[in-house]
Amino acid sequence: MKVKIGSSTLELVQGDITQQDTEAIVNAANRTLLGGGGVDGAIHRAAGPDLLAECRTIGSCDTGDAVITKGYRLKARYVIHTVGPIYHRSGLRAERLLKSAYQRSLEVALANGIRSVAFPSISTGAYGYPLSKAAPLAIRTVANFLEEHPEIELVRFVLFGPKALRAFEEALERLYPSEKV
Ligand code: AR6
Repeated sequence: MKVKIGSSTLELVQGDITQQDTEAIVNAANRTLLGGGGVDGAIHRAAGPDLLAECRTIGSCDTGDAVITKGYRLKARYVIHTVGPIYHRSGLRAERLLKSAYQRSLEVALANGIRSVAFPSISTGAYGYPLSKAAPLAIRTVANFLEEHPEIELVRFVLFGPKALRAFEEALERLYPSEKV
């Protein structure tokens, strides 16, 4: 599913983020930047050990912030590492921090002249953020950003399973009821 937001495209697909050919892919990392399971593990395996070496030089990343590295063996030239909130530990800050993770990732993309970005569904795996709450927030945040920044031509959400895809589709349909392309 795809919608146009100004001159930009917001797209939802089911698939594996490590296989994307966008200029950047976003990693759902943790604050240590030293790798982990889920998307993080898959990205580090696909990119190879040079990715971890570069992450070590950066040191760490706060929750809700984002940092950039090269993509090494990935098709994507860059990896933007962001850290979403751990849902049950962040209480009232959860929404603000998840929104910030998406926004900061896009700001980092913009600052590096990147025009196409693929996102996974941040925080909805090991970090336990309910998909029904995370999907509309993710869609709204990215759509608002694209409305203001046509320099980013494509944002693609790459959802791992049919349940996640459906949750994002429902959120996108609700926000842009008649704009499927
Ligand atoms: N491509 C796209 N989506 C994927 C892939 C993939 N290859 N693999 C998993 N997903 P998670 P989080 C989905 O746990 O909740 C790590 O250990 C998955 O089904 O990867 O932000 C980090 O180091 C889920 O919907 O990220 C952190 O410690 C979504 O990606 C912690 O997990 C996010 O799941 C971060 O937890």
